[in-house]
Amino acid sequence: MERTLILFKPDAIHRHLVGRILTRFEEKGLRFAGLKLFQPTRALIERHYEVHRGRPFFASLVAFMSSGPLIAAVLEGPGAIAVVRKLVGVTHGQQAEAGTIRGDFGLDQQYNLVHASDGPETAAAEIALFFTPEELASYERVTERWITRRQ
Ligand code: FUP
Repeated sequence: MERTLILFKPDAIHRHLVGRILTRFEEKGLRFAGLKLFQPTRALIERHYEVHRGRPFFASLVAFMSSGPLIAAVLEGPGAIAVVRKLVGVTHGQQAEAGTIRGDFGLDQQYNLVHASDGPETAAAEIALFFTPEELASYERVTERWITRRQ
């Protein structure tokens, strides 16, 4: 079962959109393995966005994300990484397709509501950056067999 990391960004929290966004992941059939609200340190955000260090938007992005709070979630399900990226939509809210989270709720490139891991390596690294193993739960829902057929 694949796992991916989601961050609800400060704009999602301040705009009261967390519940509606979270519901989309839940309705899709994805399972929460971890979920927490916290005030991030600047160092944590800088590590998370390390690949963007040196880009013109880096300082603004770090200031925005470390203003917090953030909600981090680990979602799991078959193909979870690509499925979540599809639900989230492309980076800029003005370009994101209607029906996606960014397409339906945003108009901006920085205030784009959620972060989602973009591949297996980044998902593993980001989950380890935001959660300890003890904060993650492995369990089965009673509805599991109606969401994914056993082969
Ligand atoms: P995404 O994978 O869609 O979250 O986007 P990227 O990894 O390309 O960018 C990381 C964050 O930087 C995004 F949330 C948006 C922000 N960003 C800007 O603010 N300006 C830019 O020119 C590019 C990205």
